[in-house]
Amino acid sequence: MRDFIASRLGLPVLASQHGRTVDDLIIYVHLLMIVLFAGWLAYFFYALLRFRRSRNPKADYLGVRGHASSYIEVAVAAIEGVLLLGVAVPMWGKAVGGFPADSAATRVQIVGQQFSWNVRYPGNDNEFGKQDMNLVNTTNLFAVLPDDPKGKDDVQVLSLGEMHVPVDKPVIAYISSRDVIHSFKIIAMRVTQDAIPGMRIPIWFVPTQTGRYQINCAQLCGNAHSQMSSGILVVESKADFDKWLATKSGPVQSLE
Ligand SMILES: [Cu+2]
Repeated sequence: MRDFIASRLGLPVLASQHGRTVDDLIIYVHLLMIVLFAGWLAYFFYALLRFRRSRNPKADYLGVRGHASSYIEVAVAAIEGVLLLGVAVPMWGKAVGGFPADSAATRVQIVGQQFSWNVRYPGNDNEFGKQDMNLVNTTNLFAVLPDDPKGKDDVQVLSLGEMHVPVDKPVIAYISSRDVIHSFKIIAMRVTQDAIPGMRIPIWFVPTQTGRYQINCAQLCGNAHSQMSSGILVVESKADFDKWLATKSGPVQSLE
């Protein structure tokens, strides 16, 4: 039943763990709206008929005497309250407060720029080398301190065509921007986060299905904004991911 409704609503492919709750909320809200729409429409036609001129030659200034409408209003408000407090707030609470441990996650830094995405991996030690934002330039986009030992095994993938992550392992992504405000969005993962210059905002999700998923920029960011949707998130087995990462070169790369 749920899958039938999801397909009727045209929900996009889902490939992340928390995404099911996102879709559930969308489905509940639509069901409620369908009920309200049908109810209002039925009442509209009832009122046209019941209060037609030929049956009511004289206006009744007292109006409704029953309490049915009040009860219905309270019921609708209660359902909305349940959706907000029972589904939406807990989901948001988990998104911002339920981060997995760093050691159990694939960690990446993502920097948007006009008009592509750049990704930095912490390498085998799972720790990013130190950064100093004064060092940002065209050949050192992530402002890496070149002599920090923790950064020696870091990996940068610039002007991204593809970003790879292993399946069934949480991903923590720190989102930022090099120039204007972008928005990092992967519809299949049900994540969206504005990329804001000077801020590093973490998000997390658990990819549950291998495959290739489009990355979008969800913030109109300039002439070639639509180009930023050429990015692809590749979710693959751990072995394939390790193989891919090994083919990428070291901590600092030139942009070209
Ligand atoms: Cu953008």
